[in-house]
Amino acid sequence: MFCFQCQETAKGTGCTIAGVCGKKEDTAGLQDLLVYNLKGLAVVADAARQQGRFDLETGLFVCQALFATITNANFDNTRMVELIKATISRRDGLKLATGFSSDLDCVNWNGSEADYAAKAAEVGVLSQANEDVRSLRELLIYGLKGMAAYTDHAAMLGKQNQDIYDFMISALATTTRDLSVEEMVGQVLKCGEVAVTAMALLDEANTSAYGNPEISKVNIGVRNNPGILISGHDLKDMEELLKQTEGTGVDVYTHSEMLPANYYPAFKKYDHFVGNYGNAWWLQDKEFASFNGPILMTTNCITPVKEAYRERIYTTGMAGWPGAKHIGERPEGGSKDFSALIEQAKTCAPPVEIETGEIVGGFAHAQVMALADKVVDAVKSGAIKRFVVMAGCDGRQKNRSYFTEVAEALPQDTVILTAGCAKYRYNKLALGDIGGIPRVLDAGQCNDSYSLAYIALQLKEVFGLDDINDLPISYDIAWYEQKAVVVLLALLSLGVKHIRLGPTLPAFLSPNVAKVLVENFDIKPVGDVESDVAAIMAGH
Ligand code: SF4
Ligand code: SF3
Repeated sequence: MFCFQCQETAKGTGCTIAGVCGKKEDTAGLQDLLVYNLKGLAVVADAARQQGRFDLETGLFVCQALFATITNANFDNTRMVELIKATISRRDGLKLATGFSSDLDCVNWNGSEADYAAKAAEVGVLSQANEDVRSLRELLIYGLKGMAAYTDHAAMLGKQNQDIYDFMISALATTTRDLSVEEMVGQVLKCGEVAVTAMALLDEANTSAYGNPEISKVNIGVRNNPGILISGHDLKDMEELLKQTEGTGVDVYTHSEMLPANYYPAFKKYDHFVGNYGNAWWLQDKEFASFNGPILMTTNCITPVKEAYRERIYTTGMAGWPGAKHIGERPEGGSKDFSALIEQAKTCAPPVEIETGEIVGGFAHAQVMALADKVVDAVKSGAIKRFVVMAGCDGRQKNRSYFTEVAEALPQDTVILTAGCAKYRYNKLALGDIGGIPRVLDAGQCNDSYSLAYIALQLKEVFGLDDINDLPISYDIAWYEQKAVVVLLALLSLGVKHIRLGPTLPAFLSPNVAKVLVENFDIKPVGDVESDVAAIMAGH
């Protein structure tokens, strides 16, 4: 196997024996084969699109299949095999319908399941020998995977946009063609641009369904009832779980990236929605054990399931773990059925308390804009000197303490803007406030990174600036998986420069591709805390 799509890739170069994430060689092969077949489907669908025959259903299918290959989303070989077969059958159906023919192998490969492992070994990342072409194609594919996740979430709430699917299909198809370096870079940057549209669509989907997030205090302690813990990013699952647990005597808690569900008016109204339990995804082995009740993983990030909670963990949507119970899709016009979790919860002990107190969040764009006068006054008076965007992901590596230390070292007149599970590195520190504005403003999930871009663009207008880079905002981003990759591309497409990225730069950037990013956007790796904080405060 060879996989280098996430920040924790082995030795900072690539996982070759087994994934640091727990992905086994056979699963890695099936994911490679799925992506290979999706390229074939994309080539045919792109041709169908030009005949006016490409539809939302194929677009959503491609998104969901790509989503299943994101880091820590799905480790279940059975699901991968189903997705490969469904991809080939869709591709062949479209070929027939359009009369499309091509001699591309990915368009014609029709091996049986017995051939999967051998074919997978031929079509992985390293099948492209030129490291720069490989780097640009993989950068595009990882951006598309991130976009696919956001687009799927929006679709689950009834919002789809054919233009987004059109781009994703044509971009994926380009990875089978010999493009010039300029054309490949163009695709990558276009991916960032379309990602802004995809993230805006998701924002509209979330806020039109559940209201605008509002300043909220979130309980991090426990109550004395049995509970269900819900993790991942899918708010539709959250809604249905809250409805189905109401009046059952079972409490609901969020974990990791589901924490921001606590900020939505539509969810806060439920008395049995207690708060958030635990921290970022990588601590789930301990925290799921002590939670005692059923756990629902709605999306990434699931880690290798431990014996202590094997019988209590459920997946749904594109998440999967071999042997874990999977809650099927909602029937047309209906809801998913979470009754198995609820019945199991009733037999479980209440969660063990691991923390007490409250954390504050809910600073998505509408809430921040409601405070705009206060924020602008604080900047004009000098009470706020700088905003530091520290959004992104958390992860296992010790060097991520950098982000905690930066949060602690930033002067009292700075405000941290965050989104994603990166926040767990500093959201429980007592960093105080500036005239009532908390020093950590959490906009929500990584899915809500759009809010941070929106806030920056609004502030640019308020301050009458021509260039987004003239705002007193610095970017010190933590990345782990492919959603962070597309957020980064989205920021670049908005013209944001001088981003610090850590804890390490992506292994999939070849030296030449990294050079392009440095020269055009001044992207840099994080350095030591003291010098980075000094540079940030000096506006560098
Ligand atoms: Fe390795 Fe990351 Fe790929 Fe998992 S997703 S196999 S940790 S590079
Ligand atoms: Fe986290 Fe997986 Fe990236 Fe959604 S849950 S930000 S890592």
